[in-house]
Amino acid sequence: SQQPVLEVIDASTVVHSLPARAKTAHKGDFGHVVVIGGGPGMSGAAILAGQAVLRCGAGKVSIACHPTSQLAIAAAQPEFMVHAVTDSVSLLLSKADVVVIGPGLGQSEWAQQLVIAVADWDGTVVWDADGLNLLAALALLKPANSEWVMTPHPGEAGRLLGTSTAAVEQDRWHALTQICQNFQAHALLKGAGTLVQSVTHPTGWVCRRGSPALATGGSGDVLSGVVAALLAQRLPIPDALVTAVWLHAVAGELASCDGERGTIASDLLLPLRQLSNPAQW
Ligand code: B4P
Ligand code: MG
Repeated sequence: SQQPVLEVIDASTVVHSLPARAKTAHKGDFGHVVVIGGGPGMSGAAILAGQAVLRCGAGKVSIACHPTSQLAIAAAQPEFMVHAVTDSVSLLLSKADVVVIGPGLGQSEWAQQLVIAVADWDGTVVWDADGLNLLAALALLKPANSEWVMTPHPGEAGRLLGTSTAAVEQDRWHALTQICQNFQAHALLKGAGTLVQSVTHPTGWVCRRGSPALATGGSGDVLSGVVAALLAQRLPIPDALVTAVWLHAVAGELASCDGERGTIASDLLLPLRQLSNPAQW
């Protein structure tokens, strides 16, 4: 397909998106993110996403998880509010500025009910991991009054489009365009040279930063948390996406300085803390 001119995401994008905070700021200014995930045996993904939300400056984080993961998640991070979901999430959704659904979600009946509830919610949703896989499996579409952000890797993109990972990789820009159009969404396509596109924006972006240090379990969960944190701080959606992708990529580069091969997803958290304050660089 026709390749558009892509803008390269660089530090100046980030500097403009993350000004220093007002001296009189309070946590209500920075938004409440609800991470929905952490199914049985997969508490870690929700923890990493939630920690990235905290380190990138959202005011409050709640984790909505399976009852079997509640204790582990609460013990991992005292700043989390943790809710074991046994029936409805509608009360929690009503208190959220941004929802992330997917990290460690799984594809059980429990997970499906959560995806159906979030797909019906009028708000800003970051779809990742099994959230994306279940959207595809259940053939759900965005309601008119919500904003959806999709963060697939090429495997998830293939499932969203009913095609193979190889077909996605063959023409990454085309695949991303299809996802934005099908879901009337803002989206990125992960992998070296992450692409960003928004249904409301005529051009797209590419990120040439990053490192193979990011090719490790959980690094995608961290990215979904970074995106949500910036959305909660009320960045316009395309700005939040490009800024998050750059922060995550450069955090990967910084973490890799201590040893690329052994870098793990939680190593991204402190570099993210530093990078998300450009006034202090
Ligand atoms: P899952 O098993 O679903 O992996 P996951 O739980 O989503 O892992 P995680 O959340 O940590 O990583 P994610 O990819 O979300 O799927 C893995 C399978 O999907 C693979 O076995 C493969 O089949 C397919 N797949 C995934 N990525 C692929 C790719 N790039 N090409 C072809 N097939 C792929 O997030 C990882 C993060 O790290 C992203 O932000 C990504 O951009 C970044 N990253 C990874 N490697 C990088 C690199 N070399 N350079 C720069 N950034 C990199
Ligand atoms: Mg992932």
